[in-house]
Amino acid sequence: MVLKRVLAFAFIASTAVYAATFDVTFSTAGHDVPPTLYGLMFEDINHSGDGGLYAELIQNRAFQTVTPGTSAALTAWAALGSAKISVVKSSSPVSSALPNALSFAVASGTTSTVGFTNSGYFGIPVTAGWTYTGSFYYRTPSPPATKVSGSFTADLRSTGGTVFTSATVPFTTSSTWQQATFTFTASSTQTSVENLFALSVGGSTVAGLTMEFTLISLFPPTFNGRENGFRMDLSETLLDMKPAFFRFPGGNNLEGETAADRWAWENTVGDLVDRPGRVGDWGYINTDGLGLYEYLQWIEDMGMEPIMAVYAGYSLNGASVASSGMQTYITEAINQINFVIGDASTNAQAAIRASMGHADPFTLNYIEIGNEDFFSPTTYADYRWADLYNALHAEFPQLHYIATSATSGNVPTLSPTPTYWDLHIYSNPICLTILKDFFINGAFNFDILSRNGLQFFQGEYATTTENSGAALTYPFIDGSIAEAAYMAGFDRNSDIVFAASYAPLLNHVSSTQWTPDLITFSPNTVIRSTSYYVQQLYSLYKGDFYLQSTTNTASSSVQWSVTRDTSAGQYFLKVINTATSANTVVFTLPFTPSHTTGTGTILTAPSGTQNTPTSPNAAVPSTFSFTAGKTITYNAPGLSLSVLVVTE
Ligand code: LXE
Repeated sequence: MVLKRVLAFAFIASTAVYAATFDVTFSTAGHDVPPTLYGLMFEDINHSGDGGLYAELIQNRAFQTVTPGTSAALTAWAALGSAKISVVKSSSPVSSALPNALSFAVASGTTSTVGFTNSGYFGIPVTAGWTYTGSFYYRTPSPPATKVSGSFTADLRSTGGTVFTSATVPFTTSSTWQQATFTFTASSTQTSVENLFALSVGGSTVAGLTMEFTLISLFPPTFNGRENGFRMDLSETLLDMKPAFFRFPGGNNLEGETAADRWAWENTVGDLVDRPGRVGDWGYINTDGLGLYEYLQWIEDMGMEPIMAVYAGYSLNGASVASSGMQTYITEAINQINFVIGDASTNAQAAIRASMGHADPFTLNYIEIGNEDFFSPTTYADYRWADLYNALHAEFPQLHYIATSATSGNVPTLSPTPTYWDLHIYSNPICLTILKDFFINGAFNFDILSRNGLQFFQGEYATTTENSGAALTYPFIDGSIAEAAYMAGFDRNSDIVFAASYAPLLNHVSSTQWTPDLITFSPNTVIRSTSYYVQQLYSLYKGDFYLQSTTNTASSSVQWSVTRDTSAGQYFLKVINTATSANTVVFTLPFTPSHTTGTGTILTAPSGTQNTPTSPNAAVPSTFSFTAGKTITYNAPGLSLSVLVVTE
């Protein structure tokens, strides 16, 4: 009988379409919202780094990690005219880090134009007014007795051969490596990104010669005008979220398939010719042109702070470094941190940083020790956590260290006891039937944890499948609003949740290993998902103080959160309605607003709505006015996140 009642209630609750009214009161009691609360998680996945945020346009620019002589080594490259190209192991490489080169052979008697092209990272944008900055290294292994001089033409062209912009690049034959540089400016914008970078020369000039080329680079204008910098449109899209932190460089991409393949900071700094690159964990070559320095400089330019991971002796093949082998990685982690914050006048790693252009230490407060070490909790608990924590804490006692072996708020026992924990939640097939409800019910995950000094970082989370269990290619409004309900829990529990970030952040529409992602891009477009707008609204209306309000329950379709920007005297009333029909919330304020009309922002769309490359703006936030008094009655449409701004 009791069971029957429960089932009947559950049936009514899940099918009810009647609008409900929720009465919300709040006082001035509450707690601070940490400034770090909403930020970004990044790793090079889905070509989000090389081919994405890192603005380099030439794919496979230095033939890193490829096997000479194979066709795979020529990825993105093609010969022009009768030239023969191949990747060779240079007999006299440009550097020990870059052993390979493109061999360009031209037969005697050639008269027509010869050269080679690069197709970029699945396309190259041509934009009017952009000045492109290019460079390459070249040499002639067996130069003729009489020097040959001439000019290459560097250009951007359509795949059909229409040249949009070009530059003349003089050269002279020599067996030693020379660096050539050039710029050109596009005068038209091409809608298509099916363009090529080409380097060509009249055949009669180079007939009979074999030349080598490497580190062939082309940059568009970059964010903040930084050399070797970041893509402008993607940076601005992220800046529009006002993110507080940037977790990097992984994620799985920190760990390597084996320890030897891990992300190792020292291979990512200094001159580009000294960076060997590595095969990343998502199946493509990481040039490491986007290296530790570039990350930090951009994080600073973006007004964020880093949450930087150090490799913790566990790799994706499931193997842990033996206890006796940990010292190498402890030293590496100390050096990595010294690169970021060491004194350049006394520390060798910090001196590299200074030589790259940043004499002062960068801001650094948080170090994450590993990634998802719940996959190898025994070795983490036995020695990996303690070895790294003890050594790093002794050296840098001012930093906060984040442990990664917890799967939920139930944290395992580690010694020394961590204060900071990174938790990850992706809805997965095991909870298919309650998938959407997971995030909704999860809104109270942190409420039940004891306040015992532990701080939590929700370092990764996303709704990854539809309620039916079907995988999502792009976030959909139902999942995004469920995430919004979950995030109300971050606001409310921000006394113990110090940071949270959706994952993954970015995907290249032509090379994706993981969906859904927050932002999808092509070489010349950026698509903000429904989840992007949820993240953005929470971040922009984070406030600095959380006000306790009438408590709701997890099973309710409606959640809310009230925060305040104290100095602005503004209150942010967030209302999340996960039902497909409208519900009403009545707020009773502890003050009478000074303005009788308020402005709100809402994200809402019919169930199933996704922002996609063909329909990028299917759901975007819009603003509305509402009547503000001591009581505010708000009718929240189905599937919506609203933020009502009230001025005291
Ligand atoms: C967990 C890991 O940390 C990330 O690299 C993956 C994609 O966001 C996820 N499985």
